Amino acid sequence: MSNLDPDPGPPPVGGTAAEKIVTIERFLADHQPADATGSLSRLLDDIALAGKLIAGRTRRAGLTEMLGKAGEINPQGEEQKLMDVYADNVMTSLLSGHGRVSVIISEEQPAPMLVDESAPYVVVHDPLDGSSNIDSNVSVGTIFGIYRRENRTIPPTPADWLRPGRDLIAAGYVLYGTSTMFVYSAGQGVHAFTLDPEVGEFLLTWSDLRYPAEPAYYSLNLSSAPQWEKGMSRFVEWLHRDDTPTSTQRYIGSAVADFHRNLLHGGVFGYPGEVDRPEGKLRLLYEGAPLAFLAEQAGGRGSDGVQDLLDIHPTSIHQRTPVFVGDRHLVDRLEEFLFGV
Ligand code: AFP
Repeated sequence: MSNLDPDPGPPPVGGTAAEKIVTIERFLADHQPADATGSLSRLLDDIALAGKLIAGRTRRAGLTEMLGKAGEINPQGEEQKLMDVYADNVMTSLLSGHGRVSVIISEEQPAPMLVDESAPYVVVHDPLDGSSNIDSNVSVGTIFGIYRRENRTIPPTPADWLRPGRDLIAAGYVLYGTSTMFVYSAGQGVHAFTLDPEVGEFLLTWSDLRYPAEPAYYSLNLSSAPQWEKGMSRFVEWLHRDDTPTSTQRYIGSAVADFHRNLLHGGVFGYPGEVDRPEGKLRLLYEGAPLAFLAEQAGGRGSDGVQDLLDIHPTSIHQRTPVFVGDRHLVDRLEEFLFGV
């Protein structure tokens, strides 16, 4: 959908539908603090450009033989897809060389990449989350988070990136779905832009997205239920009760797409810990924390089942964590079930 359409229709949720044509560049410039240098806006714009390039290649993946495996194993022990490698290269290229980013942490790289010792920002990202779905034409996404370095007089140290999500100054994702959307927050609400492929611009679609009061969905991989703690199953039983509004399960298996749908229509997305894998599957730094930051900015929250995801202090860059993000009341309730309150 583009806001060039004569009637883009009402937003499905809390949030303001764009009434004028506003490019992402213009929106970022208009929404930065008066005393800002503009470097964060330009960094977000760089990521939006990466999103356009990845979207273009994803769309043509079947034609350009990008659907296959790259033959390498990433730091998570997962097989890399050709598109993972392409998306990672695009992100690295666009984040380097402008004096804005000092260190890049990528799901696809075993160690932090030092780009520019004196630059102000650290970017954490998963260049193409859900890539195992690409072969079957299912939505995938790029997730990112941005930290500001506190001390630029010394070279970057792990203290610059092993930081809780509370320190994020911005986070977002690009969703490659039926349309391409750039959704971000720099701490003042969540804003969504749709790529108009005809003009090649991300145009404002909704500003200040909020979770709707009545959540519609829960998104959990129920086939893993036998491996979950008992509290998780009690939570799902509670969701199915007649007096609980959220009884419909929808699960894509692509975190950005599941999160995005639930942001628009209300609900919770989760990947719990399992008996043999209590830490779960998703990564704290570049999946859990950025999504929790967005959820909180939209009136929701993120938890690992015990504590707020944004309060967890990472000890390694590829650390995994159980993730529950979405509607605030559902996440609160889930914590109660998990801990038998
Ligand atoms: P891939 O990037 O390997 O496709 O994994 C996607 C993902 O990390 C996340 O996007 C999904 O929510 C989750 O895994 C799905 O995992 P299950 O298939 O185990 O439900």
